[in-house]
Amino acid sequence: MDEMTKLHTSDHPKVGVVMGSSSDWEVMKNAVQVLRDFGVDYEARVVSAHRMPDEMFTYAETALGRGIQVIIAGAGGAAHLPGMLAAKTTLPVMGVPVPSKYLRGEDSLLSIVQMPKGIPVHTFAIGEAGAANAALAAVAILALNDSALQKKLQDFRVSQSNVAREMELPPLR
Ligand code: RP5
Repeated sequence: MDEMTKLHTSDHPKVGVVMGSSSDWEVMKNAVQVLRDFGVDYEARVVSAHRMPDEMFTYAETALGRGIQVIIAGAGGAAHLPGMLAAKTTLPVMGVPVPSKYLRGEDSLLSIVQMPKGIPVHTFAIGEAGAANAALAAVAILALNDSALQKKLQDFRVSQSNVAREMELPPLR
């Protein structure tokens, strides 16, 4: 998709990818890429916790009824988005800490991971790896009830292992 858009979506999205700003896209597109690689229907859009709080609550309250099964939420700084979404839905919420300008995303990580008891947010690594792994975790959840997707996930693991086995080291000079 090359054109600018407010929403990436398919007819029946199963994973909702939301982020606090379009500036999070460079990180969060790594989650979207994984979902596309696995053929998982998704939607992606900006939902800012502090600039769009009403839309954030509406998103969380309506997601289950719209067929969303997992929410992946990325945000940076005082990253309230994953926790507040999780507070308003019983769907699993995957939190991705986006690197921030001054504290390199350690603020985002701590904001997301330190949820008080009672509202879980599955929290991933800061940045691209976290975004990709959040999507892989979403795939693993969906694959519990989708044998074709389970096979794709197992094939992915085998292929990844084979790439590592074939890795070569440069000569010592
Ligand atoms: C957060 O503030 C966003 O998730 C983003 O990581 C950060 C900066 O947002 P912008 O100022 O780039 O819109 O809400």
